[in-house]
Amino acid sequence: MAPIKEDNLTAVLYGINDIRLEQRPIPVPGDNDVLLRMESVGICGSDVHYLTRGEIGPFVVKQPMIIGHEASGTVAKIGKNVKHLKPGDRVAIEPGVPCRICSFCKEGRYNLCPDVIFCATPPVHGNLGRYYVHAADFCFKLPDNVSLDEGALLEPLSVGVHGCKRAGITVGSIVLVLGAGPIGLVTMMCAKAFGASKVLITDVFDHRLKLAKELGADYTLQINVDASTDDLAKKVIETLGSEPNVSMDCCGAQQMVQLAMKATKSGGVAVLIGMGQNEVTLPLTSALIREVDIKGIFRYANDYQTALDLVASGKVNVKPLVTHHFKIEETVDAFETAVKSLGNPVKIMIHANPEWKD
Ligand code: 572
Ligand code: ZN
Repeated sequence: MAPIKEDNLTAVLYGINDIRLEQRPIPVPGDNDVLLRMESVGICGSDVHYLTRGEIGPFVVKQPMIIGHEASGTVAKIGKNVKHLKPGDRVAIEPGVPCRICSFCKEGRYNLCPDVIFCATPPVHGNLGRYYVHAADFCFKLPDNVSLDEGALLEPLSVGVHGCKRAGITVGSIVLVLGAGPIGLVTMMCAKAFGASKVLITDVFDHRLKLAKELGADYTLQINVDASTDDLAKKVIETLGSEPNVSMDCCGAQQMVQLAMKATKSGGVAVLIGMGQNEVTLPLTSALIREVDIKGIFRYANDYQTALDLVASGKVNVKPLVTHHFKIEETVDAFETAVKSLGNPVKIMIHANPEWKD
């Protein structure tokens, strides 16, 4: 095996609007870990939020934190107990490693584990560096037909998979997806892959709806932020030809959460994936007298393999989500592109491997 070069250029968030690239020691894997040469790392909305605000809810960047959690890598070294991976394997990295012993972990709902260690959620470091150590059993070997960018995109795709599983989407479901950002788009594609017969996706921006159509949305609806939710619900129902039996909010805006609850068919499900304000006003009576179930989504659990199968089988094509590529040396530019929405980015990918070529 080629010797490991002592270059571990790493992107560290020091504070608001202050990302620095610096050399860090190459970490040493424990017995159940792998050392990864990092490859593709996508920029998530939460990374941008920590950069511009320094916090999300109770999670505050108090010490310098390595950024990034949507990632893939190539195995450089394995710990002595690791059996399912070998050096050279390309893997997708599931970024949250739970405690494995609490009741949530034992029930398989490990996304609810209070002690989960989740990349780039302060004070836990992320993985945007040349090298990174991760629990081997939270690394998924990529088959030859799945690229390293797709491996990184399994992270947001897993959110969509989790949402569709919790929504109970199946053959013939009629689905409303609110918001055509990365999460809305993967959710729409998952809904189709799960068998939904009609999916309508909404957004404020035309360019996002155009991409949604290209990715397989049956219908799109442009949202006027001044429109009443009753009028929007009428439009949704008119376009779909019936009420959706599942609505999935992927933006967190009050107007859209209200629309999700009002538009959903009696007996259906409104799934809330987007996170906006802590407190919003909701048309609760409309939901409860019609037995519309309201479900929240928090990341994902046991969904990476499904996401990988969807991509490997060609049932979901996430590649067109990537609109921009940067080298790790250009991380500051990559984040500026995200913050200022330069060139209408959907997913910005940063490449940590010095051998990566455009
Ligand atoms: O990719 C996982 C992910 N989860 C997000 C946001 C972005 N990416 N969530 C919204 C914010 N919460 S949080 O609980 N938190 C910052 C830990 O408010 C996590 C889920
Ligand atoms: Zn994320």
